[in-house]
Amino acid sequence: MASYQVSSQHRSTAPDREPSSGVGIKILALFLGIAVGVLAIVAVVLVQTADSARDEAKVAAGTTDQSAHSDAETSAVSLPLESFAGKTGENATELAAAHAATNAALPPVSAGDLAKVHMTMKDLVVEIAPGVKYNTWAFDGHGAPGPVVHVREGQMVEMTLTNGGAIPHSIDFHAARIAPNVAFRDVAPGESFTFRFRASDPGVFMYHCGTKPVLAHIANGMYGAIVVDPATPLPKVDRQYVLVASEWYLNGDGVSEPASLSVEKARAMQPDWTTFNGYANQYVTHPLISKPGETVRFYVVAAGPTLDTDFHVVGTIFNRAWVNGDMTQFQQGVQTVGVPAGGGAVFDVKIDEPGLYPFVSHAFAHVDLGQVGLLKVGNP
Ligand SMILES: [Cu+2]
Repeated sequence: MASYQVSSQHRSTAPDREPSSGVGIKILALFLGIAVGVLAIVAVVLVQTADSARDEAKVAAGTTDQSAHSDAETSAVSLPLESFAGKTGENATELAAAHAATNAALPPVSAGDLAKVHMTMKDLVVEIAPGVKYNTWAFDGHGAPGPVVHVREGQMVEMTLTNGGAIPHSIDFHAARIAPNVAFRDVAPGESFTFRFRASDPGVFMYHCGTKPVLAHIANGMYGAIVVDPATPLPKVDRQYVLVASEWYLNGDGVSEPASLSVEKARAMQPDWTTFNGYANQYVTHPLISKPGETVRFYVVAAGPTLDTDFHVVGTIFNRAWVNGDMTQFQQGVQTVGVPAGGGAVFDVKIDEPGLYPFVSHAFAHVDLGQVGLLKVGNP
């Protein structure tokens, strides 16, 4: 009954609505007209904004000449960035064998209450893959990563930075709680600067140059790891290794002459090489070692500059994983842990069976580009 009344009411009001719906159509048409006008203005503004953004990008890339402009206008597509992935010197196997692998063993902790650290920055050519040379900005005279700093929770760290390079640099410790504008300030070439911070938080942290553009300073090798042992010691292990993951963006293959940074590739996140401790596949050629039944601890930092590392050891499962370097708790029985760019994590594996156990970033493009090594357990 109620529904009938409603429908009859609708029917009775229908004739009254006809004149007003005619007015409605006119108003609708008016609104549509205004909307079309507004859309046209927005479209013009967007095109102009895109044009000016493109021009700014060209200024940044140094390609402001008129021909480049008109090419871009007509093609409306950007050229692919040339990859030098996998391009090594000719005798790659011999070169890889001859390369002395970066010592991954965790250095001893500094004694006393004050840990003094001195780094002298230098511009130098290093090898990042067999026969592939790169112009780095190095923290301490031997390329990327910089030296591992190992301290105890509560210890005072006194950092002295001497800039032996050609441009200003700085050092940003993720392990510090400190005013960055003071402590992480730029140090001019030829100058030294000292600051102190208390290592109040245990874990494994990244350090890096924080001078602008930070992308370029990190991509050129200015990064490293600091390990802060907890006041309450972690479970005892047999071996401890530090792995700093990073990626390299090359403007040439680095074989005939040293490559430098390709800012375009770094921005596009298209690395040519990805590495543990700065050199592609170095621990495949020169494996890290342990004995059956031993527990091995890995301190992993993902330096980037941009890409994360999905840490995984093939053939085993993490007995303990201090995810994100949170040393107050660990996860057990986990397979792969993401280490974000600018982050760190700690992993324990106990392996009983002799064999070759690859450690990788399980984002497998990274393995292809060189972020893989072997843990050799016993003499398989
Ligand atoms: Cu720098």
